[in-house]
Amino acid sequence: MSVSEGAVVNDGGVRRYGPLGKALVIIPTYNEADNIRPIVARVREAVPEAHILVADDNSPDGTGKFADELAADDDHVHVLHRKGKEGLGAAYLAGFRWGMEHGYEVLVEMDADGSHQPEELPRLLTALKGADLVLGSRWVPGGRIVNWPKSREFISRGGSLYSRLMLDVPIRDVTGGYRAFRKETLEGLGLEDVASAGYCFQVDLARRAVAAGFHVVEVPITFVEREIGDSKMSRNIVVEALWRVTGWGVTARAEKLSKALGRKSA
Ligand SMILES: Nc1nc2c(ncn2[C@@H]2O[C@H](COP(=O)(O)OP(=O)(O)OP(=O)(O)O)[C@@H](O)[C@H]2O)c(=O)[nH]1
Ligand SMILES: [Mg+2]
Repeated sequence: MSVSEGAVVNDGGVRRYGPLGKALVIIPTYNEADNIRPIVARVREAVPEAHILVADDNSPDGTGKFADELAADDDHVHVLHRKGKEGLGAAYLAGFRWGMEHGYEVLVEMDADGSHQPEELPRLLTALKGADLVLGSRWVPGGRIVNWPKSREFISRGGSLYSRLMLDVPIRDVTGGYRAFRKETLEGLGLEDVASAGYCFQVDLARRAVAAGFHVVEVPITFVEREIGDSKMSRNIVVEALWRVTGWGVTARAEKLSKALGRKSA
């Protein structure tokens, strides 16, 4: 088994990376019965050496049972059954924990609905060879969206722009959820106190990665709107994102200001 060492930073500040270790693609699911088989098949085909963890929140439509059937036939597929719907963030945190406990060194976030195309994962993993965190990005040159209404694009672009300005992070797609982390990066993010549940979970992890000094790389992706099943996007998720991002931004500015004042009076 190869060992990922994370970045070694030399005196000149140059980051050097060890090889990528075993990869786990974490797919959170809530009522994705019609999507689970195709997405697992596509990941298996696109990145045969990677393992998959379906993190299901006891979906009433039986997604967890279908995932169990896939896992029974394939030793690269695993299922984490959770008690009930607790949001995307909680499912990912549980998935990361499971993955790190089981010796995975690369942890990938991917939606079940086909929006994140498994065929693009090799490109994300190649970029991770020289980065701490790779973000699949809709809003860098080469990034595309297929089948989104203008209203949805407006919310997403607006959310990314607001987060970028408020939090001072040099990232174009701050809310995206197609990502590849080195295990050492996750270990450096202080995940114990992440409380964000919805979209802002992604913003939260991105801002923590930037604040911790990790090298974050955006790779253009083609994001395809779901064709089957229902979106879990809700007004509450947008409201949570707005108040949390605003809170983080205000706190960061207040801290900067008090440091600057402290320096002046010292
Ligand atoms: N385990 C778990 N998974 C969730 C939960 N909420 C959403 N998901 C999954 O997270 C992924 C993203 O959710 P989506 O409903 O596609 O949200 P979205 O991509 O913002 O919305 P659309 O663009 O409309 O599809 C999907 O795989 C969902 O099944 C949850 O509470 N628990
Ligand atoms: Mg989706």
